[in-house]
Amino acid sequence: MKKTEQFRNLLNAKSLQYICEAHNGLSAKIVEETGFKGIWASGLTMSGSQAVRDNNELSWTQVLATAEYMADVTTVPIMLDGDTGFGNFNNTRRLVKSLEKIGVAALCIEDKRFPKTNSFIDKDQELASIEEFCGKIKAAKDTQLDPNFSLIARTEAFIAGIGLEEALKRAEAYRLAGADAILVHSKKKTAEEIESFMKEWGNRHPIVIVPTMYYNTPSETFEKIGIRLVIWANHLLRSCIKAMQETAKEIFERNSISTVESKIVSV
Ligand code: SPV
Ligand code: MG
Repeated sequence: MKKTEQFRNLLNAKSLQYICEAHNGLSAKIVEETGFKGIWASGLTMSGSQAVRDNNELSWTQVLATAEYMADVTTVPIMLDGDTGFGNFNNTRRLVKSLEKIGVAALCIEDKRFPKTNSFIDKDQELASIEEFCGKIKAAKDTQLDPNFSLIARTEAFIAGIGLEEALKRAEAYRLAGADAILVHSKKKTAEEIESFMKEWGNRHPIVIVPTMYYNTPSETFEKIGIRLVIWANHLLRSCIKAMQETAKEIFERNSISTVESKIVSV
């Protein structure tokens, strides 16, 4: 089955689905081998793995090159974190064309301004107007050649602190503009914003979430309130940073590799 079709099936599955972050070919392969049915090409971790800010410091062609490595070595669909689309609707259009060529199944864009700032940083969370962002959604949907390529529209209304009403208004506008799913982001320690959103939203259209900050919420809660897709967004990069720090330290302090050999994968 084509990757685009696989991704659509994930979005429209009867039960809650999960995808996991990757930031290069190797981590993408690990995500697939573990059993995940999809991959989140995270802007935060693609940036972090090059030690640059999650602030559009990677160019869009550098992001694309990274995604191509990931797509080449995997058979499950990739949803690319396209930030704000790397510019205006014309940039978004070119992005969609390129993503289809390299075999990425889905694109997520968010309603902030270029250059975007990571959602967990308090400053500079100014949102694009609804009209401008709907223009990007329509441009993306008009451009795709494969009817199953998916566009996920992400609202940062809760992140920007402008509340439930605005989140609902934006999500509905993005649905009507043609988005295949809506990602609602929150940086609260609990899922209260997401739960209040779902109460009003109902089953209108697939909802995707990123529970990085409300990590203690059981997945059964997400299933119960009708979430379709959960993204585990950054945990492979965060775990490998820790592993690399520990290995580097042990080798450095002992001037020897003898004690690490049994703790790492074989050559
Ligand atoms: C990412 O993984 O880059 C995301 C999710 O966009 S977050 O970092 O939570 O904003
Ligand atoms: Mg991101």
